[in-house]
Amino acid sequence: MSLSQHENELIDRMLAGDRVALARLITLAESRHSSLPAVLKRLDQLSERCYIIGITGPPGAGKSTITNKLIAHYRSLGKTVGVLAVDPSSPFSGGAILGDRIRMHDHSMDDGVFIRSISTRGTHGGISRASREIIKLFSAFGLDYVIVETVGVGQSELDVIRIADTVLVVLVPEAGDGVQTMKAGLMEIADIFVVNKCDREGANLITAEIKQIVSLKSPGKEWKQPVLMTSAARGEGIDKVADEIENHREFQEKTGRLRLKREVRREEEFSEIVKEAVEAAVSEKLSRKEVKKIYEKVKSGELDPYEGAELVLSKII
Ligand SMILES: Nc1nc2c(ncn2[C@@H]2O[C@H](COP(=O)(O)OP(=O)(O)O)[C@@H](O)[C@H]2O)c(=O)[nH]1
Ligand SMILES: [Mg+2]
Repeated sequence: MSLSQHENELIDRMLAGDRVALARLITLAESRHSSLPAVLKRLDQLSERCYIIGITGPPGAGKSTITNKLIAHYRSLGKTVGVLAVDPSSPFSGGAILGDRIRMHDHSMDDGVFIRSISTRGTHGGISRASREIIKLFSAFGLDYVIVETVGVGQSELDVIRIADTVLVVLVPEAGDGVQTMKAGLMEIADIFVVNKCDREGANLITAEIKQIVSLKSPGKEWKQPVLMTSAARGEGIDKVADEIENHREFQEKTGRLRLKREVRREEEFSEIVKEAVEAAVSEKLSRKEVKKIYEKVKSGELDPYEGAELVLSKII
């Protein structure tokens, strides 16, 4: 695991604030380039400096609009912001991403803001891993906040959102049935609920409904999930959202939860790396033909799966 001179220079430039170099490094992460482990190894000490905010919720709920307003908020405080828009299916030129670009266009000329979209298709299925690595690059670059936007459906998006330090779940009045949202598993991952489009009818109702569910589901919980109302298109309620993000951050710092979260994240990452290394060792020591033979035997029932696994292990150890 060593870096070429070219890659070392790229990192030096990125660390000196070169956005083009950052973009290139992100592309390495996206394409799972073989130099990536060495790049991340060199940056490890710098890779946990940013605060990560996850924003999830149904398509069209206003996640990008809220992101845009949060960027403005943090910029007004002199903080820098990275945005990772994770689109589960559509390719780069897809409509949703294009829409996001337009909505975030306000900040496209700002040096303190870096926006990147990635898609499942572009990352060979390893979207949560690529997201984590890109956030590390954002962190090493020196961005203060990273906002990860993802649609709240499906396992891979939930995996992505688990990377965040604070998770906002965005809902809208017309979604109507708050309980549905809870069923989708969003209740558990939300640190803050945001009912957006409060300029529309039904906002009070859904807000009350969610508040009730929160108080029923988490009596005596140390962190009571706030339920906030916004009208992001008009910029209303965003300051309160930012306040609650800071409250949640302070709460987690005070109680040691943030440290714990990061430890767990590091541990998971480590076991992934080990697993990958073992798989690489297996394919190095065992020829494809040999592996295939064992697979065939397991398939036909000549070997049971445990015997098969033992056989593979016995050949590499
Ligand atoms: N009426 C209303 N429309 C909004 C509000 N926030 C966002 N929108 C609109 O809702 C649409 C979807 O917003 P977007 O931020 O792209 O949603 P996302 O898919 O969750 O990222 C856009 O047309 C926004 O202009 C709001 O507070 N009120
Ligand atoms: Mg969006």
